[in-house]
Amino acid sequence: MDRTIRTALFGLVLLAGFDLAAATNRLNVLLIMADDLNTRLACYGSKEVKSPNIDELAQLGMRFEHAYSHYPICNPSRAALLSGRRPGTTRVLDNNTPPRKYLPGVAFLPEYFHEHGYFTARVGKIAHGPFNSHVRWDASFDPPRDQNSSRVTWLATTNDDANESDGFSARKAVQLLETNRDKPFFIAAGFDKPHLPLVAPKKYFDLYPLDTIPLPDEPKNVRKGVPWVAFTSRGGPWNSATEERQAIAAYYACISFIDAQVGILLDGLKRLDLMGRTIIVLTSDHGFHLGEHGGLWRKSTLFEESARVPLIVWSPGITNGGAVCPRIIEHVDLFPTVAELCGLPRPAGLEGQSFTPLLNEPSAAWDKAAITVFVRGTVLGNIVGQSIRTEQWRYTEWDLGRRGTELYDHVADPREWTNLAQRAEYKARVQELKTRLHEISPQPKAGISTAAKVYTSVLVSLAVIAAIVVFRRRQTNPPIASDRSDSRN
Ligand SMILES: [Ca+2]
Repeated sequence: MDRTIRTALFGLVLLAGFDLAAATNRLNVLLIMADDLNTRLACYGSKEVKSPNIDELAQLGMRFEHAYSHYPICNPSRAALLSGRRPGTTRVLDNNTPPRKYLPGVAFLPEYFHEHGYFTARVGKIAHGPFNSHVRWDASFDPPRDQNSSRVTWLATTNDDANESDGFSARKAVQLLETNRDKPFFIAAGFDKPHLPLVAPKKYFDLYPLDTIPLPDEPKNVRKGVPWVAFTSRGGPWNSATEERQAIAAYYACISFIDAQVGILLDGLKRLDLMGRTIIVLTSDHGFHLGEHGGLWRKSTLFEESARVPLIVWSPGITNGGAVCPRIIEHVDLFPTVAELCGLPRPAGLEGQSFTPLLNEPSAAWDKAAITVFVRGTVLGNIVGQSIRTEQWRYTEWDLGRRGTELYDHVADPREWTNLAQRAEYKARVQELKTRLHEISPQPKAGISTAAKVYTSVLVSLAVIAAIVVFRRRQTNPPIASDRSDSRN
């Protein structure tokens, strides 16, 4: 039977047998977090990527077309998602600041569920790696460290799925589901891929022959009129079109690999008869560039490919199978939404908005924008960028606009090729979006950039060396007294 039909029938069976009143208070949660996964998924319209299991989840639940990360690198993004607070509040703006350094008394997402009697467990990366232990869970498991060198960009292994880190995590998460199936649980499975290095079993690479991989098709002058600070300085790990195709194919292979691990989780939930009482949330910490905007690679920009994330939610008895929601959602919205779906009170201090009305009616009225922040470290110092995304527009400003502004019309220009911010006819639109951006998110304060520290210390070192040289010269050759009469003799 066709997979879509099977999925639809499965959803109907669940809906028919579901007792909403009985389950409202004690729904379980399975959070599936990928690392650096953009929206190159078949259910998001990718023609190349094979993601049958994530597509199945989207067919069962609701897919959010416009979901956004708050910060396009791991630690600040995960700190925002887990605390339910924006980067300006967490003050976590890099990968080195502990996620709760400035939020010592705040219950993060799993801790809040623990306080309400849930069993909480994670497998793999949920908080940023070095800080995984800074968020408390009843049980935590880390996969064995990947034996493959982090120096490779990509590698097709001869391993079985179970012997890869994410293969371990999926299977361990199913064990946890099984062991704790009778308790209310909040279980999180964090996958390492498709973060670099792009390592997966060979069979997933075989899905992507290089001649089937298109390269970004965009105007040659795509960077014209865009402030330099919008771009990362490093390009992709390729010197030719073939190498670029290889890098993209490896990224796709890792997507298909974690997709198979999502399939392990879904099969586990079905086998254990947990689908009817478990909310599933699948997302990623941020997106990933695959050569767009003149060769961008990885993340660390405020363009759509880097800020946007996949978000699929299955909420038993509520989501209509295969629904697509066009409204704007941010990661801070997940905490209040999942709490509400589980019948828990909304904790104080959360900065997001529960989107349960959209789970019932995906086109319901909804006036929300998404804010993504990025601090670009330069020799000139840290330059704070903030970007606001509405259903039609993206407006980005760097250092309050002093280092440049960007405006993209997503109806006419969905790939953000034409910066309209300097055009007179968009002056009012820029002002409107700028005002709205600052109402939601005053510009966060960033410390001194590493690049600026290095630059300053080099300058200081040079000044000290110069001073020593001058001092020694003066000691060796003391200046001749200025005596005009002597000099005449
Ligand atoms: Ca990441």
